[in-house]
Amino acid sequence: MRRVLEAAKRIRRLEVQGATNVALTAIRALVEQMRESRAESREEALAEIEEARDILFGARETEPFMRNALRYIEWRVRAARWGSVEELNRLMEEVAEEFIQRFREARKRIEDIGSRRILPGTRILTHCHSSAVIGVLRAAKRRGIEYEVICTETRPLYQGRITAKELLEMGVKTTMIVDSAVRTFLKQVDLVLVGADAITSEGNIINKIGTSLIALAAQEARVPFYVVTELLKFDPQTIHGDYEAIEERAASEIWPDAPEGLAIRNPAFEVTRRDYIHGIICEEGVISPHSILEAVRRRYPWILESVGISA
Ligand code: RUB
Repeated sequence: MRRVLEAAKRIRRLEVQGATNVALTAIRALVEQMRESRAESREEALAEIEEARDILFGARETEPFMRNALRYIEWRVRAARWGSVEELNRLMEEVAEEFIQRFREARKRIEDIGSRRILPGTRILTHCHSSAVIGVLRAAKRRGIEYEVICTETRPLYQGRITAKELLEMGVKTTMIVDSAVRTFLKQVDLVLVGADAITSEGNIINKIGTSLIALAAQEARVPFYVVTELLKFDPQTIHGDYEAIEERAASEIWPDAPEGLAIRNPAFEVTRRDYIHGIICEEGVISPHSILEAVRRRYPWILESVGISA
């Protein structure tokens, strides 16, 4: 399981960051791992896929996009006829390629739709680093729109710096603030755009810790709060009543040489309730969080079917 263990390590250490990159890395690791397979029967090969899948699932908790992607590949592989590992590999490559292609199409639609919300002079606040948000901003820039972005530094791991660097490279006027300055700067902002790690059946979203506080403050300041995300991040288990698990990371990320006896908590993500979300900018358009389940059922019935829910 060398390839898969390596990928899981990179994901766990945040060398690969953001839900989309995590999912794409996991897909590639699974396909590459199976290329090295010495399985002699269908059962052996399927057992290897299961083992690889579980290692990747365990790399980070709050990653339904990765889980959906790996489940999709496994589901297609189980449903197909193949006799040898060579045939299996060809099939996996085909299925993975098709999945990535559909993701790219979804992302392109999101970028087109989201960029229309950005008008000349718009001031946008964002949190953490989301490739989907960056994609929307890049699309707006390509259309010749000049706008400004305020980004939070995003403690404790400063993903806001990645956002800031990418925006500067794009030639966007960018200002960085500490996370606790959000309310002050909301006074100057027209729009909040954040990404998502997970979407629940009730239309709540899970994103980097701090997101919910921004959503609350945005409501109070009357600033529209939008989430930019593929529906591929929908967590089907939440229909069954399960809560999306929230990853809790090492205390040392917050204070490496903290005094002994000090309790430190470091949840990586949190839930933002749908009541604070103006709209979800996704491949189905700008939709209300209330219609998430219907949108997923229409566009990706397999997300539900792959966990035994009839779409
Ligand atoms: C990243 C984060 C991002 C989402 C969406 O957290 O919360 O907003 O993953 O990213 P971390 P994308 O740095 O802990 O992974 O839009 O790229 O999927």
